[in-house]
Amino acid sequence: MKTFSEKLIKFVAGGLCSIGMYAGLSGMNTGYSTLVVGGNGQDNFNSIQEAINYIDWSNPTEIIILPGTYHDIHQQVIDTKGLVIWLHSSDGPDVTFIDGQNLKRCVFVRFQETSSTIFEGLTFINGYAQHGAGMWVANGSPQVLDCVFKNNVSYGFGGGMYVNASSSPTVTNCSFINNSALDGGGLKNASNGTTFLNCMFTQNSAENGGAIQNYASTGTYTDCSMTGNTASETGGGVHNIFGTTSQFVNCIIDFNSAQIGGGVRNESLSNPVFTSTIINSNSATIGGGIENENSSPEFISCEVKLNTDTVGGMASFLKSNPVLIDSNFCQNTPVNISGPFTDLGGNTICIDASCESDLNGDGFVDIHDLLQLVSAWGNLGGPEDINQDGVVDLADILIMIPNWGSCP
Ligand SMILES: [Ca+2]
Ligand SMILES: [Ca+2]
Repeated sequence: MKTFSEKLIKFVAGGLCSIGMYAGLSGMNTGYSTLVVGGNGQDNFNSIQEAINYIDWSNPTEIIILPGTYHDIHQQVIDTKGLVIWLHSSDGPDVTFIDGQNLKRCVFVRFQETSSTIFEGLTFINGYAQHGAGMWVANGSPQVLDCVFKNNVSYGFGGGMYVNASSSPTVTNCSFINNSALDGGGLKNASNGTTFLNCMFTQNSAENGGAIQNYASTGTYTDCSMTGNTASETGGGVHNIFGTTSQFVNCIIDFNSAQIGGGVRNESLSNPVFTSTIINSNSATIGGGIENENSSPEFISCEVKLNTDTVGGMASFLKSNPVLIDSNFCQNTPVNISGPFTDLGGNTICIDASCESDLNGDGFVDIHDLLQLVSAWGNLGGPEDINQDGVVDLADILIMIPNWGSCP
C-alpha cells in the first residue's frame, strides 16, 4: 500500500492529455492534486470512495475516473464528505458509470460542498433510495457538468436528483432519462438559486412532476427541454407547488402527459415566469398544456400549441390569473384558454376549433350554421370553409357535426 503522498500525482496538463482527457476543465492549471480511479495502474484506486477517503482535508483534489462501472459497499456509491473535489471521467459519461445496482443512492452531497466540488462527465445509473436516488444534494452547492442521470428510482422524491432548500447546485449540459419517483421523476427541486442550463429531461415518470417538481423554489431553467415525460396525477412535464417562482427561459416542454396539467401544473400560490418557452403537444384530462390552481404564472413571448384535453390548452381555476405578453395560444383542442387571464398585449389567442363551426356567432353550433354552410356549398373559401382548404364541401360538414351544441 502506497502512502497518500506517493499516490498523489501532481496535476500536469501534459500527463492528463496522455490518458485522453474528456473533461472540459482539463488543461487548466486548477491547483487540484490528482488521483486516478480504475484501470490497471499500480497507483490507481479501485473505488471512487476509496480515493475520496484518502484525500487530505486541506487539499483540493482532482479524481480522474477511467472508463468502467463503479459500485461501492457503503450506503451510496459516492459521498463527497464536504471536500473540494473535481470528480471527472477521462472519457465521458458514455463509458463511465456510477452504478447504484438498484440497491443504493449513487451520490450524496450533504456537507456544504461549494461550487469547487465538481462532478463532470459521469453517468449516474440504477440508483435506488427514498429520495435523490441518482444524486441527493441535501446541503451543498456543487457543479454538475455533462452528466447523465438514468434509470434511477426514488420511492419518495427526486428520482434522478433531489435538491433541498439549503442547496444551490449548478447543473449544466446534463440529461435526465427514465428516472422515476413519487414526486419529481427526473428532479425534485426545493431550493433557491439552483440553475439548470441546457439540460434535457425525457421519459421520466412520477405521480406529480413527471420530469420536474419545483417545491417553493426559485430555481432557473435556461435552454432546457422536458419531452415525453408522464405523471399519473399532475404536471406531466413540470409541477410547480408551494409558492414556486421558478424561471423558465428558452425551454421546450412538449409531448408530456398527466391527468391534470399535461405540460405544466401550477398550484398553491406558484407564480413561475415562462419566457420564450414552447409548450406544445402535451395532453391531459384537464389542462393539456397548462393547468393553474390558485396560481398566476406569467408567459412572455411563449408559444402554447397543439395541446389536447377535455377542458383547455390552458385551464385556470380558483384564484388563478395568468398573465400573457406577446404569446401565442393556438391549435389547442378543444379550446385554447379557459378561465380568466390578463392580456398585457401582443398576444395571439386563436378562435377555438369548436367555435369555428359557429358560423353565425350566436354561441351555438346548430341547424342555422348547417344551413348557412349548405347555402355556401361549393364556394371557394369564406367562413363556411371551416378547414380552410379552399372549398366548402363535405369535409367542412364533418368538422361541424362533432362540435354540435354550445360553443365555449
Ligand atoms: Ca351558430
Ligand atoms: Ca373546406
